[in-house]
Amino acid sequence: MPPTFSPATCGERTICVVGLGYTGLPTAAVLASRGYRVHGYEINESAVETINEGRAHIVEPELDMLVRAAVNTGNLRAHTTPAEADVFLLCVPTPCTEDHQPDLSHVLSAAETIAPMVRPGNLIILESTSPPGTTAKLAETFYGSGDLQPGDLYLAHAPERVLPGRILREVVENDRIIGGHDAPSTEVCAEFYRTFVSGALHLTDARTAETAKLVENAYRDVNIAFANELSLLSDELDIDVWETIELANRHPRVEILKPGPGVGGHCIPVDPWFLVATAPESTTLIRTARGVNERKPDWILERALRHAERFKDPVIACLGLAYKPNVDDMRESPAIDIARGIKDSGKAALRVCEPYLESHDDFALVDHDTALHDADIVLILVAHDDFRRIPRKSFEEKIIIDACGLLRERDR
Ligand code: SAJ
Repeated sequence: MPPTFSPATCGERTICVVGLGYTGLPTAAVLASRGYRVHGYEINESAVETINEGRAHIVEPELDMLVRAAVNTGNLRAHTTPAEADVFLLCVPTPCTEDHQPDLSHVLSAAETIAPMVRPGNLIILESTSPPGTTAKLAETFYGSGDLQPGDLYLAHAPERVLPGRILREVVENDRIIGGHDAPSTEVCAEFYRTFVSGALHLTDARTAETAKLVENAYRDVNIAFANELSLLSDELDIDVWETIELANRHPRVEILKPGPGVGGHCIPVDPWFLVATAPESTTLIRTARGVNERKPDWILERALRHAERFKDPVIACLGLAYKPNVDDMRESPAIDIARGIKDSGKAALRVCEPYLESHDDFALVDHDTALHDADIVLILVAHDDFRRIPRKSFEEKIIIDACGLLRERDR
């Protein structure tokens, strides 16, 4: 008999969430708020301590409050070991290796760690973004030992799709793709998500679900690459890229995204490579777009250093280090690469302001007034709301490289 899930029986079900990061912790907190008994398993001991004190170890709107409520009701507890459960939710990172191959070590080791606890009838869900075939690999891990027979478990891929900064809303409201390793797994997994997701559930097989998630992020990467290419083109033509895009977007079927300092975060710079690694011959556009986006930070760095040559003792201020506006997430941030490039060049003194960080290992952080005070060149690298409030006159008589169009947007 497959396990049943309904809003009325949440309190009878235990969930082991493996990995309490940007996806796992919000999901664990939402599940706990629905009445599930949630055992969070996280290898980072300090994150475990923070969560058990009723706080989130990451900055995300309203997450602290939800974690506190979940811990206070006793429905959420974090641990450094996994436990038996009805449902195992794998929310671990799936990075890329240096040569752009998928690194599945976290997923596979998570599967091996929980394998001794898994019982017939358990539902195992892979939420981590993964290359096609990963769910099938997990099936081999669980069924390979001989203790469990194919069909004993319900195994599915339900890729996370939340946008940092809007995670709590999107965990609940986004449509979800549910791809089972087999048809019963798809059904059981969908029944589980129906208890806490208000968005539509789209049922398919695991391989299609894995591919669809990667396609979403590759689509965004290709579209951002187009915008970034336009910024290079406009520079060469000596026209304003923002105005050009704004005008082109007046066409009813054109919707160009925004150029930026490059593409950061733990997903979009990584996921397209999974498609390239899976089918190198068929992914020329996806690979080219990656190249365009990867070159953008160097292009900005070169421009900044070229301007610096005009000064005797140049000072360059970098506004923002995060990978995108209004988050504390620095992963794969192009702004960091640019700031580091300036520092390593030794060709200018550097001032760095990042309001979402108290400190940074590589840079002495200052507030924006201090950063701008004696700067000859200002790089606006992240469109944080804080920077929108900087008075216009603070930028006067300085060379501005506004990589994300902040001043233009603000002045409109
Ligand atoms: N960016 C631009 N120009 C734009 C939009 C974004 O340069 O017009 C840059 C951002 O500054 C950032 C990067 O792209 O450096 C990615 O930011 P993002 O907001 O596009 O996406 P992420 O990485 O925060 O989250 C994405 C989302 N995927 C899609 O929108 C298709 C999210 O829904 C996924 O859940 C997430 O990846 C993930 O975890 O896969």
